[in-house]
Amino acid sequence: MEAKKTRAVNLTEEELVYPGNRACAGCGLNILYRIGLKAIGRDAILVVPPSCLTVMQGLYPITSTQLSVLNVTFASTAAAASGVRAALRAQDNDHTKVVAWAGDGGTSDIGLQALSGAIERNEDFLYICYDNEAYMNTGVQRSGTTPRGAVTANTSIGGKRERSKDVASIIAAHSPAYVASCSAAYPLDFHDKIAKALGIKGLKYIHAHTPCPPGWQMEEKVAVSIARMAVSNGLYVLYEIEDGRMTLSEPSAKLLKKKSLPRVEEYLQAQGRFKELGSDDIAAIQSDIDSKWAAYRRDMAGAAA
Ligand SMILES: Cc1ncc(C[n+]2csc(CCOP(=O)(O)OP(=O)(O)O)c2C)c(N)n1
Ligand code: SF4
Ligand SMILES: [Mg+2]
Repeated sequence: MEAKKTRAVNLTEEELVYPGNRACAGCGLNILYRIGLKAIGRDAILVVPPSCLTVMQGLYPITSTQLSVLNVTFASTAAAASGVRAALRAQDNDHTKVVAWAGDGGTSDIGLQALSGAIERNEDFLYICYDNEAYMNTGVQRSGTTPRGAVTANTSIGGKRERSKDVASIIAAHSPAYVASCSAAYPLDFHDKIAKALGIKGLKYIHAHTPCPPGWQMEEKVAVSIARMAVSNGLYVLYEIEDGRMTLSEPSAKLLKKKSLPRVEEYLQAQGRFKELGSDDIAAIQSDIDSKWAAYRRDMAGAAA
């Protein structure tokens, strides 16, 4: 039976992030941080590497987060979270949750080795990667997850030439306890996936797509609708992987029944970072999306048969 979905009116009214923090207007991370902490609750220790999240959290005594947070070096997030769990175990504490929360740069590039090791050891914590698709905090440098064609401070003419790294698939190949993907456009889905993940022992990984108005070069007011568009055109897929089996979450699951998907152009043209994309690039991006969905249709029809 499918788990009951949380509705906005059922969210706890308790806020664990103070208002007036240092996030930019329209920041997707800020939306997910507020809602995500409602799912995590007070009995938790966060482990966070350098990122926009550390800036949002701020410096004591004007920190915005009401939980214990351990700020660690870039490369060590998953190793530090493993250490926090070991320290809790030494105190016979099996109730405090450990949650590592890092950016795409800190996950797809610099922290990947420590994360890979922690999954292989099946450490008991939740790792959340918020993916704004670049090193935003230091002025928009390309990361492993920056999409092809996006202009950043350190890509040359034409933007990034390489495809983005599919971090969630790399993690899934390690067979951790749970893998899910989420989007800032669907914060209640994020809330429920966190709640589910925290009920599972072992290493859980959630990858969340988070729009960033300055980095994606768009108006603050369209940030959520742009993130929603990435899901509705099939570019960004919401799913869960449990016991090696992938299931699509709504609204991505609905796309399986569509013969063709909305074209990706509108999403790309709405963001200044893609302004150097040519028609060949756009066709190549569309072709990648279409191939991915052809594979989903094949695999999921096979699973249903
Ligand atoms: C070893 C190391 N290299 C570089 C930095 C500088 N630095 C701080 S935050 C940051 C960007 C992090 O990018 P990401 O993980 O994607 O998070 P975002 O800033 O996008 O939120 C960088 C490069 C650092 N703190 N430590
Ligand atoms: S730079 Fe982007 S990710 Fe960072 S706080 Fe601003 S909107 Fe959020
Ligand atoms: Mg980033």
